[in-house]
Amino acid sequence: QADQEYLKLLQHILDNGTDKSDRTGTGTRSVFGYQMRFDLSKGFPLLTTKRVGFKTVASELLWFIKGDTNIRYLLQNKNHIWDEWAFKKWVESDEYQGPEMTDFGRRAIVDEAFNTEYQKELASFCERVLNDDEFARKYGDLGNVYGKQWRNWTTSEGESLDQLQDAINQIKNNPDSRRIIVNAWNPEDVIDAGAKGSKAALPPCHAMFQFYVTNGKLSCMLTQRSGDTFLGIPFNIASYALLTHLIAHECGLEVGEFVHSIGDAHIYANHFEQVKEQLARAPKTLPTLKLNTNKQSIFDFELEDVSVEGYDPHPSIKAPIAV
Ligand code: DHF
Ligand code: TMP
Repeated sequence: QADQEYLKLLQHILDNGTDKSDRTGTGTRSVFGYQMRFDLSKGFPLLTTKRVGFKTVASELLWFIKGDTNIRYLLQNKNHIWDEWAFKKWVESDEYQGPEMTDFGRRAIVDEAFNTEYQKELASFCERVLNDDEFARKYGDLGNVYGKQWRNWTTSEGESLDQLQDAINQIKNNPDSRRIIVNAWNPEDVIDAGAKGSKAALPPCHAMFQFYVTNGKLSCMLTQRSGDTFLGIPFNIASYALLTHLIAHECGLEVGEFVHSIGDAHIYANHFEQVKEQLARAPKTLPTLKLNTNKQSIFDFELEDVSVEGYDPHPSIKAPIAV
């Protein structure tokens, strides 16, 4: 069951992790190298021990699949999980004239007055990305992140590669292949990622995935270099489970397993209370995924074509995100 597998990781980090400083200055407890397995035929792995927003997971995944890297599509679907990383580019730019926003992520947590000002700036930033084309082109774009690398990887010769389409073609035509891989980790773009003027807002966390076909079933393994176990990982599990279902559907296969390998698996120091609360909850029955079977190609799927049935989770648990 998905929740048990996930809760085991949380407990494992609490018991065996080492306390470690990190880029964001928050502090984490972390382990290195961990693998989870989810049998996708046993229900859709959307956690039940806290509410995980399925529509948020789905709109982010469809955004990757479209090859889009601009948060405007996410905002149009009321998805705010990438706001901070676009906002960071804006407030660090020469054009930004508003109140000082340096280190906004950390200050918003500790300084109530600052947080009010920050929320106001962030909301007006989102409004502008939604309504001002020119501004959106300049500041809504996260650069060479997942969508770009999956659908439109630029080669050293200046050609474009569609890794996702290629993976689907291989699954259909050469399913025994051991080379069915999509790689988001582009060393050229990653080297200064996140720095001012860099090509990508954040180096990919879910860096590479591979497909495997046997007995008419499609399995997927994700290699994730860094995992925010409380906030990010529940989304990553659901997202790759959904991707595997969509591709299996297109290729006429059943779903097999999702295998999740994580490098640095950490719990942020300001998530410990939330983790304890979640660990005390009893898992419930997993929901099932419903796809609009009138559609075939994963590139034709829209948000209204995917949904979950029978999802009755424990309430959501709020936690601050480290920027
Ligand atoms: N940075 C960090 N420090 N952790 C992350 O998990 C992370 N994830 C990113 C980008 N940068 C990151 C992209 N994915 C949330 C979940 C996933 C995600 C970004 C944010 C998040 O805030 N989840 C909240 C609210 C979700 C909602 O708005 O519905 C949650 O409670 O799950
Ligand atoms: P890092 O680049 O210093 O590793 O910081 C990225 C943080 O974001 C880290 O805590 C992992 C987390 N993260 C996820 O867990 N899942 C995701 O999908 C993304 C984009 C980030």
